Amino acid sequence: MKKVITYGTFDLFHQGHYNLLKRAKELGDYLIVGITTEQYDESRGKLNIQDSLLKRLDNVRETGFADDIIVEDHEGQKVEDIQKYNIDIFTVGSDWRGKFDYLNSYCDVVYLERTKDISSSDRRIARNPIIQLGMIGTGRIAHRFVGEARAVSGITVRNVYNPHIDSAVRFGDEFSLNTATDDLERFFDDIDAVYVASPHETHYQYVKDSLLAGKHVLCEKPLVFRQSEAEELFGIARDKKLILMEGIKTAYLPGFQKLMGVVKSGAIGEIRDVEACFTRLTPSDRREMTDAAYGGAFTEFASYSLLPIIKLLGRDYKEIRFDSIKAENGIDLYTKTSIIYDHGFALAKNGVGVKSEGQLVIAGTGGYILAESPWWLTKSFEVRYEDSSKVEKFATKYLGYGLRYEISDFVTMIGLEDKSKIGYKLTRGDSIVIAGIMEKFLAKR
Ligand code: C2G
Repeated sequence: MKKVITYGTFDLFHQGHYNLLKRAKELGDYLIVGITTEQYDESRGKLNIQDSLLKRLDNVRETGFADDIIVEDHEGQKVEDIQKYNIDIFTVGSDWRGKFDYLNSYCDVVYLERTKDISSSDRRIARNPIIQLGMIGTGRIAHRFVGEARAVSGITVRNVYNPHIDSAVRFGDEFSLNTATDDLERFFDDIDAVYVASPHETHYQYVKDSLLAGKHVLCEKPLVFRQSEAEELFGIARDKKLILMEGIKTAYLPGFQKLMGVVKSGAIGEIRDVEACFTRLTPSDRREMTDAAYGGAFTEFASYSLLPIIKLLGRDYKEIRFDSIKAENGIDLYTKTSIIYDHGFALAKNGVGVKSEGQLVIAGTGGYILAESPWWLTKSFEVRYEDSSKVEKFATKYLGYGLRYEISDFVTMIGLEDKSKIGYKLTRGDSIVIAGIMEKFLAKR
C-alpha cells in the first residue's frame, strides 16, 4: 500500500485545495492530510486565517479524499510524521517547488501543479469571498509581492499587466497567473483589486483607471507627486466605496505599530523632535540615478522618513525646507528635509549617493526612543531616559519581506462594511500630506 501525505492551512476552502487533495489521493492508496493550527500558522508567518481549525478539518473531510486527518502544530513535524506513518510520498502544490526537497532523504517528494483559477463554481466547494488581485508592474517589488500575498489568506494574485507584453508573460509564467496582458480592459475583467507597482510617475493614471473600473487599489509608495492628485484619487475611492491604500510597508509592520504605541502611551512625554534617516547607495545605471525627472533620493526614500514624522508630529507643519546635494543630471544624491512645527522639529535624511546611519530618533520631554537601522523594517528599539541606567528594550519580529502586513490590512479593509472607516496606520490624510511634500520638493528641484 502506497501512503501519501500532504499539509496545508485549507482556509476558505477553494477549488485549488480540492484539486490538490484529489490529485494527492491519486498518487497512492492512502492519503493523510495534515492541517495547521493557528499558532503554527502564526509562527510561520501566515496572516488573516479566517476559518477555525474545526471548520478547516470539516472542509477537508467533506471532500472524501482524506483517509486520515492529523494536525500540524510545529516546525519539524513533517519529518516525524513521514517516519511515524511510514510515508512513501510527500506532496504539496507547485508554489512550494524546491522548498521541501530536503524531505527527499525520507520519501519521494512530488510538487503538484498549483490551480490557477480558484474562483470556483463547483457546488461541492463553498463559494468563499477570495479577493482576486491583479498586478500592474513586474519589477523587483512585484516579484516579492506575489510570495508575500500567498502568505495572506483571503486574497489571490490572478492577473498581471505590463505594457511590454514579454515582461507580463514572463511574470505570469513564473507565478502561474491566469492572465498576463498588455490590455488594461482584459486585465480588469475578472479581478476585484489592483496592486500598482509601476514606475512612480505612472501611479496616478493607473490608480485612477483602476478606481474608475471599480477596483480596490493598493499602490506602492510614493502614491503620487501632487497633493491635488492624491485628493482626487481618494475622492474617487470614497465616492465609489472602494479602498485606496498607499503601500508604505513600515506603517503596517507589527514592530512599527508597537513603537507608535509606546510613544502614544506617553512613555517619553511630549514629542519635540523626530529624526529619520534612510539611505541606500545606488548603482549609477539604476533608474533612481538616471531618471532626471523623478529619480533621486527624496522621491525614492522620503516616504519612509516622513512616515514617523507625520504620524508623531502631525500634518500641520509651519515650514519646510529642503537642502540637497545634486548629481550633474539634477537628481538629488542626498537631501535633508527640515520641518518646523509649532512645538517641535523634524529632520528627514535620504541618500542614494551618500551613506549615513539609518536610524530613527524620537525625542520627547521625558526621554527618547532610538530605533536602529533598519528602523523602517522595525524589529527592535530602545526607550532611554536621563538616567542612563534605565533602558527599556522592545523587540518584535516580522516575516518574509514585511509586505504581508500591508496586504493583510488591505484584505481586512476591503471586507469592512463601512469603507469610510479606513485604518489608522496610514490614513488618507497622511498620504495626502506626503504627496503635498513630494510636490513641494519637485517644484523646488
Ligand atoms: N494550493 C494549490 N493551488 C492554489 C492554492 C493552494 O494547489 N491555488 C495548494 C498548496 O500548494 C498546498 C495546499 O493547496 O499544497 C494547501 O494550501 P494552503 O492552505 O495555502 O497551505 P500552505 O500554506 O501551502 O501549507 O505545512 C503547511 C504546508 O507547508 C503548506
